[in-house]
Amino acid sequence: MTEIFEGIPAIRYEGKDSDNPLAFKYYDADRVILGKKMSEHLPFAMAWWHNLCAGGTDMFGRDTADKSFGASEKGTMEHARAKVDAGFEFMQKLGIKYFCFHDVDLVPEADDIKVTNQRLDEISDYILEKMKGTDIKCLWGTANMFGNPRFMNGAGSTNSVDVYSFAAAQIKKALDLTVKLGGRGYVFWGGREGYETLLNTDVKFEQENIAKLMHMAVDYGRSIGFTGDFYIEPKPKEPMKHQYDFDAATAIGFLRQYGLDKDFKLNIEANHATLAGHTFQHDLRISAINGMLGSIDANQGDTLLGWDTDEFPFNVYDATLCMYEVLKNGGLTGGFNFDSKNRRPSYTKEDMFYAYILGMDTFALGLIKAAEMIEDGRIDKFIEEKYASWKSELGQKIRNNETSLVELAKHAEEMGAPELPGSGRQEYLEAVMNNILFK
Ligand code: XLS
Ligand code: CA
Ligand code: CA
Repeated sequence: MTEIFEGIPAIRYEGKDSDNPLAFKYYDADRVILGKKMSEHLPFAMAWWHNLCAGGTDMFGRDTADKSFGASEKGTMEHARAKVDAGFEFMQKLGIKYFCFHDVDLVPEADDIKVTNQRLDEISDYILEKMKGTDIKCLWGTANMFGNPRFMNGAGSTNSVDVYSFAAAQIKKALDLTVKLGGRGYVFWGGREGYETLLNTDVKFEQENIAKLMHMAVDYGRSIGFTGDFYIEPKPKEPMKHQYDFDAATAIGFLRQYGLDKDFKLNIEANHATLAGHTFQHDLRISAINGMLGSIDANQGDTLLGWDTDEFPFNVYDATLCMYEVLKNGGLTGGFNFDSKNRRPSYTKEDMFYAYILGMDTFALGLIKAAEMIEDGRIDKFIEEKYASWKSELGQKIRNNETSLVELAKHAEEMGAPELPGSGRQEYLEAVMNNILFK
């Protein structure tokens, strides 16, 4: 087997004083933090689409990066196999144990789904061969139900029964592949599930149909032995003006309304949370308190740009607050998928590695610092004290549903004006975080 990333060694941990760009400064797979190895806290995954398929095309210009990986022609099965070779070499050199894929990331799509499915059978056999002798597995699979023109009016939300059936066929196959490759999860990102104008849209009908498709996916998945979680990946806009899975809270409401909440959790992407006007941490917390924090798409947006830039994460504050939520959640059943892409002028093979080293080190630092925040205890202590009045007899009666407006009103009348509720101490707590981050 010829080496594709020639000259790039296996990436090792060298510590923070190393200036070797092809080494980890913080990600030390075997280091134990709060009783678990870093590699167990951080099941990193490679996104097939960005890393092996995307060459930097944007609406103003074509690819800058050559992702042919030695294949003589792109868009062929030879190219599909070359991507597998490149992907496995890449993951092995970085010590990444998982990958995520869309059906059409793996093989060129034919007009006839039977042909596409044969290609998928062939490539998944090849991937299975590659997996042997490694500990690399699939984190999650999905079907691309947004790129092809047939999905212009949605997949589960489409007006066309034929397009809906086509989407069903793609999900069925993508589930087969996910199970075949040992996937932990299956993702629904509703790319075209939304609308531009209510003048042409029956929202209730569309949402009901999306739920029906998800129910059929659960039934089929369970029937073929898929025991993992299904995920909704919320996103507020882009491509549609209004997307049905706007944010974590909206997606949770949808899952509960349609009885899908036992089989589904959420895959929270940082850049999608910020597009929804939330912090990454907010959508993680909303998912976690509802028992639905499943997996994470690790990336970041640009505060000066209002679109989905899918940048490799370097913001240590956000990564720390993310890992704080993950640790408080007791970890994830899913993992950390780098749904991130190199910037267009970062087009070399080295750049692919630099990007993953950046992302993995950022989350490793986030993990180290989040664990320190928890061990430090000042933040937890503040929160406990902030709500101390609820430990009073009356507070407990409210919590246990043992009181009424009449009793509370009587209490209010007897006490006169209440004292101010106590400082929120935001600046103090932000200083605590800085203190921990930079000590
Ligand atoms: C696009 C989404 C997509 C999903 C998988 O914005 O992030 O890549 O993760 O379909
Ligand atoms: Ca994104
Ligand atoms: Ca994503």
